Amino acid sequence: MPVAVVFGLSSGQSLPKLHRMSYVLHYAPDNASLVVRLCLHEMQQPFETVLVDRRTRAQDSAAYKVLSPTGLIPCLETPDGPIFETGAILLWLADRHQKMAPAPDHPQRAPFLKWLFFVSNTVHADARMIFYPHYFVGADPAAQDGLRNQVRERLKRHFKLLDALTLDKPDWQAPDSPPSVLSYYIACLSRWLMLYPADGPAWFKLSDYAGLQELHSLMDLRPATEAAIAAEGLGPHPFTRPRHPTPPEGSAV
Ligand SMILES: N[C@@H](CCC(=O)N[C@@H](CS)C(=O)NCC(=O)O)C(=O)O
Repeated sequence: MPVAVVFGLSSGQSLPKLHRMSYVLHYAPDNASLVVRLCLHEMQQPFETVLVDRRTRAQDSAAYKVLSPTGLIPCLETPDGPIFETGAILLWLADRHQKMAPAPDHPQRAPFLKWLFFVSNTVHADARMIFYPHYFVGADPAAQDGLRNQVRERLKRHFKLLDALTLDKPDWQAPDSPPSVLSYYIACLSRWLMLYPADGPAWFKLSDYAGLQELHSLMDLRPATEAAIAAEGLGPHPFTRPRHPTPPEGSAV
């Protein structure tokens, strides 16, 4: 039975057939699920959402862990089963719908994949040390500051690489092409680094990355971005002038 039925309807009810076949995105506002939401909109795929309420740590619940055993957000329910890990979801969607990424036999597939995995394995993993230092060094504030200082420098270096990539303008990371799944992933990461933690210093400046700034200012205006702004209360210019979200439901942290 699709989990949408378990989460979305009281027992005994069933969804109409078409409804049941759509994707179900388990999300929290302005969390990594935002990348998936943006890409689903960009691909014009219908989907339902189920809030993972971070205020009650619903990501740790047994029901959520059936879908996403790591307890991390997002999870996307698909006809092939639930998928967790943002990069895996993005690649699966791009291949399934043949949109927003070079096809497996395209000569650009190799460079696209190496940068997608770099962003997922290294950049996103480093960003998590900024957002959740306690997972890595415990509660000691000095240890957390030390970690964050070190990781900030590495992130700046790595965003310089992503900026150089963008200035090279491969089709899948260029202002004059529709954004790829990777473009949305990078744009969300730069947004989060500007916003979180809420009480942290303003160390990440988009103006240091000319290529990304140009691309992100166009991505601010995409219909997919408008849809995500409405759904998650992101405010105007979510990638170039981000502000803390005021979501209609749930919370970012
Ligand atoms: N490697 C994971 C990371 C996802 C991630 O960091 N999710 C955060 C929200 S942005 C989360 O679930 N945080 C809740 C927690 O750590 O308890 C992915 O790419 O999906």
